[in-house]
Amino acid sequence: MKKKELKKEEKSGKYIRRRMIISFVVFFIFIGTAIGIWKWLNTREEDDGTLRPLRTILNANEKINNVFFSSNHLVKEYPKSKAVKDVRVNGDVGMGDYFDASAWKLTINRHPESTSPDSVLYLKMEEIQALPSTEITFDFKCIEGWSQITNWAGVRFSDFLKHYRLGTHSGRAPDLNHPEDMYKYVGLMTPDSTYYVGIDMKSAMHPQTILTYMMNDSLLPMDQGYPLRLIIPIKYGIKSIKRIGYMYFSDTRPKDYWFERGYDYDAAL
Ligand SMILES: Nc1nc2c(c(=O)[nH]1)N[C@H]1C(S)=C(S)[C@@H](COP(=O)(O)O)O[C@H]1N2
Ligand SMILES: [Mo]
Repeated sequence: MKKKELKKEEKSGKYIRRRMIISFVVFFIFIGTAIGIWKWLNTREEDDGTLRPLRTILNANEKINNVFFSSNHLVKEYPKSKAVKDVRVNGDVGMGDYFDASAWKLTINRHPESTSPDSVLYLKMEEIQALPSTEITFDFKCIEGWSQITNWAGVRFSDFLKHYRLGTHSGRAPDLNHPEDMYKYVGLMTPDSTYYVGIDMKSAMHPQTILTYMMNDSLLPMDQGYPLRLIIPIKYGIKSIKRIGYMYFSDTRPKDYWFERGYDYDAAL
């Protein structure tokens, strides 16, 4: 009996030792793998300075963001032939008949509350038309429920801001990789200041946001905002202000006509 028990004990001692050795081996393999992965992460540097495996994770994150934040994704575009010819005219605030188109200029204030004349920029239509142009055919959606496929052309708002180095505290061209330098909002107003919108800079910088001067290959009709209107497809029509007269930048929300009347400030689709 005693012999047997001793044997059993020996056996279990051996068993414990073996388990300990296995545990150590597993532990060292684990540590080794972790160090290996860590070294691999550190050696795989990409052009942009981001580690490749990290880059892969960031890219995946970006894709997820694109799904969840509408200001990143692209609105569906249509063939130009789908655009309607009889474009609906809806809003008419700030669109009075007394407007003198020949005297029109776009007045831009680079910095809020700045009284310096250097802060103000006046642009003529020809200067805006001289910038590279782009066009879009998309389903224009009004918050009242109707929608219409329409065609517009003009300069990408982001290209315009970059060209004139607008929308930054520093006076450098805006860059989405440097959001700390960008004002949070851009404000737009009709020449008579009766219709006005505020747009967050990220949405203003969206590739489909366009300062338009053409509709269906012709200059904008008067009631469509001649000479210059905003088209911002990622938002409801209320933000697509017609007949822009003033542009300014701010870190606080610019006043917004429909927000004052109870609508959502962002008016995102
Ligand atoms: N100046 C100005 N822009 C405006 C409006 C307005 O009343 N005045 N209405 C907005 C609204 S609510 C919509 S839906 C669209 C309508 O554009 P449309 O008149 O070209 O259909 O313009 C927007 N831009
Ligand atoms: Mo609207």
